[in-house]
Amino acid sequence: MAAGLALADRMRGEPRLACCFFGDGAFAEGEFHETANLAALWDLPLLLICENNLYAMGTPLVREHAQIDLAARAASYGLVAWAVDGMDVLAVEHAARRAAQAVREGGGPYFLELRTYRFRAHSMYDPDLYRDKAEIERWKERDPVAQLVDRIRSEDGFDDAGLDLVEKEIAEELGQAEAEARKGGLEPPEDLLRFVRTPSGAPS
Ligand SMILES: Cc1ncc(C[n+]2csc(CCOP(=O)(O)OP(=O)(O)O)c2C)c(N)n1
Repeated sequence: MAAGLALADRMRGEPRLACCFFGDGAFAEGEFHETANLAALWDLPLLLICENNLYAMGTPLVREHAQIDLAARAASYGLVAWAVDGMDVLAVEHAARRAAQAVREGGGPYFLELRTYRFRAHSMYDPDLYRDKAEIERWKERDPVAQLVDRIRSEDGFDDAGLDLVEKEIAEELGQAEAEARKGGLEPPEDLLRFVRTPSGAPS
């Protein structure tokens, strides 16, 4: 779907990019490899972003992939591929900005592997029995949010009062967004087939 959207943008001459986020679990599936190949072959304005958090639900990366360097594998398709420290918010922002700009300027498809970790279980139904609790604690030492807060203190000179103010602003913004979303109500059932097309392209 992401490759199709990117192709549509290019055919319409839209100066846009399609961006697709997925996990290391999706990287193990055929769709990813078909998409990466076509995106490179057709030079599509597509930004693929893999959140590699070392587990696909309960399956560790090493039990799912023979080659665990996902960026290297993506590069083999002819995409520009970067491995990024996914625990470093600013590194992710910087890489994403550069990649998005390059794609928009016609630099072809890019792939980012954000190397990160999932602190919580995959979902509420996951008892999280497949990994050592000490491993989770080790990764928490590099908590991206805590690291960013440390940097804001040391590099931007924020103190507790300044950070409290920022937290309050964020809480307000999120509260407004939530209220706005809740006002929207639920999709009406009549809309279920609205964007579904038959193979001939006609609405179903
Ligand atoms: C097409 C498809 N295949 C299989 C599944 C079953 N499934 C649900 S989550 C998951 C693993 C997802 O991997 P990843 O995004 O790396 O996991 P997370 O980091 O969220 O645990 C799988 C295989 C699915 N939902 N859809």
